[in-house]
Amino acid sequence: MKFQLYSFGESGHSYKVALALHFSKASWEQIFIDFFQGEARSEAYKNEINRMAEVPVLVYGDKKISQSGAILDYLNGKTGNYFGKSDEERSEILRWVLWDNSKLSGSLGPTRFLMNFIPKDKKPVEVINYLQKRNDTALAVLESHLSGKNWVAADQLSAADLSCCSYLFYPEEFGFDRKSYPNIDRWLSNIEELENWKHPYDLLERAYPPK
Ligand SMILES: N[C@@H](CCC(=O)N[C@@H](CS)C(=O)NCC(=O)O)C(=O)O
Repeated sequence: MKFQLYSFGESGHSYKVALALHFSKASWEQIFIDFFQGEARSEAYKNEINRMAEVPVLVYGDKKISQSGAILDYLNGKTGNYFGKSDEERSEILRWVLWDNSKLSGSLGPTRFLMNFIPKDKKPVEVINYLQKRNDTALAVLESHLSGKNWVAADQLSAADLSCCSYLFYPEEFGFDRKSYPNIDRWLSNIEELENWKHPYDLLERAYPPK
């Protein structure tokens, strides 16, 4: 049976899951969501796929699950060791996944969206400035945490790395220059050097510009 991932290339949250599926050599396919045309907010999507009107959603047989962290946890049981080898490791990984969702990806995602994917005259400059301050704070936390460490929360790649790294691989301008963060830069290189690593735009079809 194949995993199906409702997703689009610009979605960092989708990339976390796509990379886990890809690293695990799972059999999977992308179900493309035309995000910038509003598909994730359509009644059909909300009724049939995800009431939260968000991407990603993973489908496997009768199972349908959203929230990248919950999906990675589900995939852990099916494909790989992304949630540690002990209860202690698991809770440390979960701690970073939750932190990422609220403080890192949860802020980088909207910043990048507002800076790159809406018309110039609609850009809310004050909101972008506010988000960038939050991004700087979160990136400083990650930079200092990674000092002397190869991975975020375990002795190998885990859901914490998959979660925290996703937005940092995108090329669009959103106020992040990896060369300014030597520990983050080294850690991102560790991920890029893993066998089979793929850039988000090589894993998932893009939705921007809308057709
Ligand atoms: N915490 C969620 C965040 C998902 C999310 O924000 N996805 C974006 C696309 S990258 C989305 O669908 N946004 C729709 C919206 O905010 O209205 C996760 O980890 O899956």
